[in-house]
Amino acid sequence: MTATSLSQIYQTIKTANSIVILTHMKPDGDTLGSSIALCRYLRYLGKEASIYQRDPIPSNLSFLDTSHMVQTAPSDVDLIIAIDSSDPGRLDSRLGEFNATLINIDHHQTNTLYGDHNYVFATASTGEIIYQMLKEWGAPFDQETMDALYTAIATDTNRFYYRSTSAETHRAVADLIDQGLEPIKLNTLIYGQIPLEKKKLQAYALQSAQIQSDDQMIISEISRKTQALYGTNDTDDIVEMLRDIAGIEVAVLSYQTAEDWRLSLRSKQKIDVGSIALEFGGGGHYGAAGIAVANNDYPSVLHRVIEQIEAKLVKR
Ligand SMILES: [Mn+2]
Repeated sequence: MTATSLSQIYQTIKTANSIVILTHMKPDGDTLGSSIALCRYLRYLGKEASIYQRDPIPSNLSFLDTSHMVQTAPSDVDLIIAIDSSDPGRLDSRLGEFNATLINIDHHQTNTLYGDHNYVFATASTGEIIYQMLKEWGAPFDQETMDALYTAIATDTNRFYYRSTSAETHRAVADLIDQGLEPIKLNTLIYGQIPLEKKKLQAYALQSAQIQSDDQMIISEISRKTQALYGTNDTDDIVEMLRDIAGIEVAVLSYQTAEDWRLSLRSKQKIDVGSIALEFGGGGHYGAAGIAVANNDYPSVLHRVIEQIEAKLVKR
C-alpha cells in the first residue's frame, strides 16, 4: 500500500477552490457514505465541492445526505477526489470530463494507484480512512457526517464480519457512538426496509442454487429475464446470504446487467476470492470480490472461475 502523506493531501485540498468527488459506478454504502462525509468537510472549509454521481442510489441508502450530489459535471474543477475506486474503470467516463489534479482515496488491495496523489490503505472500508482523515484534521462530526461514516463502515465490513475489520474499525465506530451516533437507527434504515420483491428474488436465488464440491460451494444465477419476472434488479446481499449457509465456504452469484454479466464471489475463511477475481480482470478482497464479464465470454469464464475455486477447495 502506498500513500502521499496526509499533510500533502491536506495542502492539495487547501489550495484547491473547486473540488469534485467521484463515487464508483453502481455505488454502495462505502463510496456514498465516504463521499458525503468528505464533501461536508470540504464545504465546511469553504470549498466549492460536490459529488458527481449519476447511477441510482440503492433505495435503502436514500436517507443519506444527498444534497451535495450533482448529475452533470461541475465546471472549472481544479481537484478531483476519487473515492473507493480501485481503478479508473470504476469511475466510468466521468474522469475524462475533467482536467485537474486527481487524489485517489481507497482501501482495495488491488488499487492501481492511478491518482496524482494516492491515499490507499488496506483498511476495512474507505469510510474508515475518511474517518481517520477527518479526525486528524479536527473536522466536526455532525449527525449527517456520522450517519454517512457509519453507513460506509458497517456496510463495507458486511456488518463487521470481514477479516479486514480491525480493532481500529471498532474504535472508529465507538468514537462516533461517544459523539452521539445511533447504530440501531441506522441499522434499521439500512437493513430493515427490504422490499418484498427483493426478498422473493433472494428466495429464487436460493431455491435455484446448485451446491457442489463436497457441499462447500454454492452457485446461483439471476438472468435479466428472472429479474423482470420478479420485478427487481436488486441483487445486493444475495451472495452473502448464500455464503452464510452452514458448511458453505464459497458462494458464487452471477447476475446479468443491461451490458454484461457480473460474478460476485464470497468466501468464509479458506479461500482468497480476491486473487481469483484478479486473474479474470476483476478485483476485491480476500472474502469478497467481483468480476465483470462480456455476454459472449460468460459461460466459459464462469466455468473457469468455478474450476479454480474447486481446485483450491480440494487442496486444503
Ligand atoms: Mn469499499
